Amino acid sequence: MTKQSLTLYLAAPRGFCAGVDRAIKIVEMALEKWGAPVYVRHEIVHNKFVVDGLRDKGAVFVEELLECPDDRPVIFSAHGVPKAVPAAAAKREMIYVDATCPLVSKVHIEAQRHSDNGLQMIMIGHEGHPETIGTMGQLPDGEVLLVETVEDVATVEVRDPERLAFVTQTTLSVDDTIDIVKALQERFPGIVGPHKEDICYATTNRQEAVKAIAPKCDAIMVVGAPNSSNSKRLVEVGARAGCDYAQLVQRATDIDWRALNGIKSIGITAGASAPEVLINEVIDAFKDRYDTTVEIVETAVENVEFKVPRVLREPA
Ligand code: 0O3
Ligand code: SF4
Repeated sequence: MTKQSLTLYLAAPRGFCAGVDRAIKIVEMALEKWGAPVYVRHEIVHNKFVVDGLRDKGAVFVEELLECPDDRPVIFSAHGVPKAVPAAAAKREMIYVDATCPLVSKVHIEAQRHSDNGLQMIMIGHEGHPETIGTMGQLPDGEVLLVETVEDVATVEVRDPERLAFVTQTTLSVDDTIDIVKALQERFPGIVGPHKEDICYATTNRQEAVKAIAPKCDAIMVVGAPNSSNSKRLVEVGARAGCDYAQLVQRATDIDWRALNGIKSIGITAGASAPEVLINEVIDAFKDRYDTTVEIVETAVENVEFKVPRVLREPA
């Protein structure tokens, strides 16, 4: 049977960002330095394939510090942790390495600085997400108010409308966040904040790239995990930018081929925590079934790199 032809638009940038790359390296280097087991508090990044690979090398994934023994090193995930977590590790005299992305740490510092200046904080983020818990946990309970939507802005109860600042999660939808920030500025004209928001370069670039391919695509596959905030945002952005069928897939076996019947074009992108091998697996699955022409659509070039913490650069 002859294969149908298909144009495959490959978004660039896609996949690993500098913070994810660094966090995975931290676990690998910790295993080399201290041997197994090394404990990791929360999935180092939200990807089962990455987590399973590190588990095979001797990493033990837990949700709480209490699950770790005192005498083994522990790594904190890329999403960041409340201040109480490193404090508890220090109290137990544990070896700990913080794999929080430097761009998340920057938001933590901003929140602390505003609070030191006497401002109450508002965080724009998703309730229950580890990054939101970590950022809100930089300050005492009740000091950071969470808003998730424009509607929340109308009802949030603040201490003093004149003494407010905001920060955001780094992986939000750029477009949704513009609206929430606007609503905050309308209700609280004196609110202090970052120049735009705290959404990072990687999130912004991946959303821009998916917007560029969406109008040309009959369907879009976003490689990423169901608990990955930035990956889920790419599905929404792709759908909103004009692609009728945008789906999150963890790997090639998740592709619903029947739903793709009759397509002439496919778009592929990946969240910041999705490894290149899985992206290639998805691309190859399309190449196997279709006579595929690949077109790379590059909307930005990235050259960000973060160093691992000094303790891992020093000999054991
Ligand atoms: O925050 P998100 O659920 O998108 O996390 P992922 O999927 O692990 O991607 C890395 C992003 C991150 C560590 C926080 O910015
Ligand atoms: Fe850092 Fe952005 Fe990657 Fe999150 S998505 S780990 S903030 S670079």
